[in-house]
Amino acid sequence: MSQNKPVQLPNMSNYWMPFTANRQFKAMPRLFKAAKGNYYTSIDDKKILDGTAGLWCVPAGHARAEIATAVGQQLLTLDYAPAFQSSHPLAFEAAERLAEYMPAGLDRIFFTNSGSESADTALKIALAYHRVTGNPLRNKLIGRERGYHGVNFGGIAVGGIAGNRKAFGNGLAGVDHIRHPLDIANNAFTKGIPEDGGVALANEFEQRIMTLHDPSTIAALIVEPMQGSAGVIVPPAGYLKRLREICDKHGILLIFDEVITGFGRLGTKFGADYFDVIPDILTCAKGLTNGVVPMGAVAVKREIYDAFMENSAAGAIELPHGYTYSAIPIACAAAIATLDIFATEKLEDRADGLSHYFESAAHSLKGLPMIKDIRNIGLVAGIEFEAITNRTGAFAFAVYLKCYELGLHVRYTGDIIAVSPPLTIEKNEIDRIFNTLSDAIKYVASQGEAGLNTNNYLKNEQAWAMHSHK
Ligand code: PXG
Repeated sequence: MSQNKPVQLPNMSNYWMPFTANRQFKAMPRLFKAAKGNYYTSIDDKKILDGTAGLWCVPAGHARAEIATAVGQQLLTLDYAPAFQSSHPLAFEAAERLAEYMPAGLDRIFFTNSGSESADTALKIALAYHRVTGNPLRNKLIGRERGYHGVNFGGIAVGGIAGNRKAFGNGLAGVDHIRHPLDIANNAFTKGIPEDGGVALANEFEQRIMTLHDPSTIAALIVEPMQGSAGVIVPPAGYLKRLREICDKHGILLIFDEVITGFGRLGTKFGADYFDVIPDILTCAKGLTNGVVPMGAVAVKREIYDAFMENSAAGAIELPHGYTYSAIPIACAAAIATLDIFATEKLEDRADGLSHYFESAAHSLKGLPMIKDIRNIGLVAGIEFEAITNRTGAFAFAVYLKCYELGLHVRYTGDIIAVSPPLTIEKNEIDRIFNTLSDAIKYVASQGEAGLNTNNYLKNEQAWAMHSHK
């Protein structure tokens, strides 16, 4: 075992880690040094099962040779080509391949470098679309409570996670939010999609939000088909279809943020396919390159693209927006190789085939201490714990640490643990995920106050950290 092996730690003082409790982490570092298939190797040579596909971004499993080869060859062939007013063939090929993978009609593709950039790009396209078609007063953006659309200013404005907004000023003007669809009181422990309440909830968009804002001033509604970051919120039956109808009725663009739901997570290519609702604009990132090169994309309906082409002056730049690294050759190579893997291995079908097994395994945790709700769809599960007053997230964080100790990586967000393994996961590994979670939950609950004290976990890691500070 790894217990007594000396571990060479990096100097950790310079790196300001994202969305991380830096002081806690640096006192108890959780560092990976390698990954293959469905497993990480930690810095002290422990094999850790990847219960989260990285950060939801490695659907095809780690270290895929096909992608590595494509990226390596591309780097030595054409490392970079200027993205504005010139380009390279692979950018067009990647767009064509992605368009083929998209729901019908969403076949004009704008490349970005992340989900956050995709969200902001989609919002800007929506605003500019109304302007270019003669409706400049349609300039309000509607998001949803508990929505996550990345961390840029547009994304946090339409996003609905208070903790991600409150430190950063006033945000955008002309933004409002519809209610989120989580209803634990009525739907706790629902397997898959809750049956009731979807249409009524969607109708509130029309009845409440539109009453406050003249609907003819609303440019777009942005929602995640399944809310991932805020803790796996599965929409009730009929809800997204009704939102689509309302948007159509009032000339509002519907944007699906599919950064998490894209690339097979629900057992279909996109959430749009799963729910049979086609948005006007669809954003994605993460799984597009299997997580290995930053890349995002915004797919728009052909009519939207055409409106820009037809209504802009000849020779004008139709959309003054883009990034130095939009469609950088290595990202295009990685995306094409990833789409090849999806085509060959039919990972969406694989996820779909495993989803019932996964659902049963997830719901087998029902009845364990502290568990308030279990939600699932496709290869995603959320396990919500009872809130402890003034200690939001403490129980889930301790469960996360205990799982890590036991060789499993999961995500925690507030009082919720999220599980979203690579789509290459095997049944015995699904068993291991939920058996480990069960052991961890029972352990943390059995320890009372000590169970919530992070210093009681990962002693080995704490020993290294002390060593590294000498
Ligand atoms: N939209 C959605 C729906 C997302 O889930 C983003 C935009 C932003 O993507 P970038 O690439 O800018 O990070 C996301 C990202 C988690 C977790 O564990 C979720 C995300 C990122 C990191 C962790 O819930 N979602």
